[in-house]
Amino acid sequence: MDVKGEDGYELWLRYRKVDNADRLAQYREAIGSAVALGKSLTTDLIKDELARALPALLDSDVSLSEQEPAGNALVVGVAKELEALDVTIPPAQYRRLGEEGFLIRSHQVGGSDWILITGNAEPAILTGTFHFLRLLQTHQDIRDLDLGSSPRIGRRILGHWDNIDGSVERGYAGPSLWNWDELPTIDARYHDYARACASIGINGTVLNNVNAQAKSLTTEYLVKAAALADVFRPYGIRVYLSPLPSAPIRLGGLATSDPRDPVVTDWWKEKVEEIYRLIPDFGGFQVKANSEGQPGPQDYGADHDDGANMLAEVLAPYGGVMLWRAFVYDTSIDADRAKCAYKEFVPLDGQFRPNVSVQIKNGPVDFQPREPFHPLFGALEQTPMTLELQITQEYLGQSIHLVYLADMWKEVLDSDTYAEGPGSTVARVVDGSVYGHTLSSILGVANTGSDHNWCGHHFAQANWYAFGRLAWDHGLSAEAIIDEWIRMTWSNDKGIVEAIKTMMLGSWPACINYMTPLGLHHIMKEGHHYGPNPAFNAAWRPDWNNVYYHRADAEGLGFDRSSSGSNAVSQYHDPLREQFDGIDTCPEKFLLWFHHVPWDYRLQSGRTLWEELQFRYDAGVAFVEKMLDIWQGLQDGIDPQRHTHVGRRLKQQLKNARLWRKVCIDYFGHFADSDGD
Ligand code: GCV
Repeated sequence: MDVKGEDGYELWLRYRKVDNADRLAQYREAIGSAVALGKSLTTDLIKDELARALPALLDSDVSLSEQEPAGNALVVGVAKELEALDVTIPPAQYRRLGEEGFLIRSHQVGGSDWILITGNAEPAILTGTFHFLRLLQTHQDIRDLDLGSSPRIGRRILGHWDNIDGSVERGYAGPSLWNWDELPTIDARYHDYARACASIGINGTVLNNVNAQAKSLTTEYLVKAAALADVFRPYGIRVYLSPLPSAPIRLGGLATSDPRDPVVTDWWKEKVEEIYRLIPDFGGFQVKANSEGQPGPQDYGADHDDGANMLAEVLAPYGGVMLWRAFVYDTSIDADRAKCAYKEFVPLDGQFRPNVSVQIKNGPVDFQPREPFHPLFGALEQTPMTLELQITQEYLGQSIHLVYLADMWKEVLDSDTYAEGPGSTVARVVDGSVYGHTLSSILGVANTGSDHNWCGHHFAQANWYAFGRLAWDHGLSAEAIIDEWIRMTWSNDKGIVEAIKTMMLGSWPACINYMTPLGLHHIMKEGHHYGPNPAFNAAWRPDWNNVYYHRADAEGLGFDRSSSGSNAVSQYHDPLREQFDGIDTCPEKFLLWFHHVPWDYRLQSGRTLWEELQFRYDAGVAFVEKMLDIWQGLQDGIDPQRHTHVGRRLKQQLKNARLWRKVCIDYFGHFADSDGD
């Protein structure tokens, strides 16, 4: 343990000495030397990473070279470089890896054992190198390795809601990482960011907020974005931007931004040509249009497909993609906000160009502690869909609450849409396998900022980590991911690993319980979205009213979205539709999402709704107490600086959880009691 303490800057890439004697001996024996083949910026990164990691992990000198090794060695190189060392791996195996996959394999040469890390392209072997180092960091057996891994989703993107004044919308970890005033001057931290992303397989970053500013597309700012792209390229990371749909007016001085107007198209053509001149591997655009006051094609009587297709056509010659967001809720279309996006986008299925992906949040409302999956995932057959997750905890206690989100994301990814029969999970819709789409993407709204520990809360780093790992392989379990992360970030000590795992795996259910149990949603404080306010009921905007969402009255609680209510259940396929529709068949976790439930309705526990609600709030608070206890018990195993920091936040979380309970129980109790309970 580092008695001085750690500040969290190193994230999960701490590379502390392996403190398991057997494993250390095995690793020292296996990695007599390391050879990184090839000459490029990416292979330089591999060499740097090995030079940093191996001596630290093995606590010994490890010679690093570009020559054929003598004795046992780690050998890293793409196919043709390994061939030069007479190592042949059947081409079919390389083909299976695709462009980004890697292979880690034990290989015998004469009397020596090599561990090969190979793939078809250099960024792939950089990812493989990080994976191999993860095996050492987590004390895995590295004998007889034969491990091939390729990403299930093609574009794995972090979306930054960062503004050019340095603020971050829904950012809770300090100002933006991008210093736009100083750019194109490069800050060393940009390399550290890219290195962390590359270590978990992230291959794209949207630099600016979806609530876009026109200025981001000026030459001045594109030059700055290009400087970042130059830093990120060797790490295998492409830059994307969020353009303002009305940029032709705002920057070009045109009279319109109507996507059907050829003058507008020409303006975008020129702009995109400029972008690719500066950033030849530019990934594409992410657009928020006609949503929450943003401009868009509907301002001109055109529709989302017109806007998306015009930009997609302009991007297509360069290989760029158009991520068009479906976060729309014009409640004049349907009084139930949860139904709006489906109603707007389903009629457009089949109308989009092949390089358009419709970007859909995990649930139909807005990144709540728990939502059923967005019904669009089961509805668009001809359109690739990007899953948008929120890593930053806008509605989940921001950077104060310890909430591990991978379980939530797994629940969504593993949800069966039944679109093409059983097994049509959201994960398979997104990775393209249900409908045979080749374009596949996933985007996580980043939780990074310029706080020294990157994410505000040391434990929030786990969500960045888990997003990358799940984006690479949505088949991983939340527990497997957290096991890795804990070992790399905190300790390999079994007791510590298990204790932290207990905290983390219970943290999301606890957060749901103390904020929005049983399918409640959107009852947080307006504006900043931190803390409870179920009473909020401003008449000016019904779809932003909390009373609109929970509908508490003397009869009961919850939004009736059944067939006798808003009929949002009809947007799901059977058997889900039927299951959600019945108050007795609806999973209790979504009960108040889909039903207005009488206060005296009995749940599976035998408790009435009102009793169960109180029980859940108590359970949520009790778990935060437990987390605090567990954490206090870890004092001797964790460095004091991080231990104190997390301890303070847990105490704050406990206060907040108690407040949520008090406010919600007082408020709902008023209605429940009026029923005589
Ligand atoms: C970037 C929610 C957030 C907004 C965010 C919006 C979106 O409404 O509160 O801050 O805007 O979602 O995803 O576009």
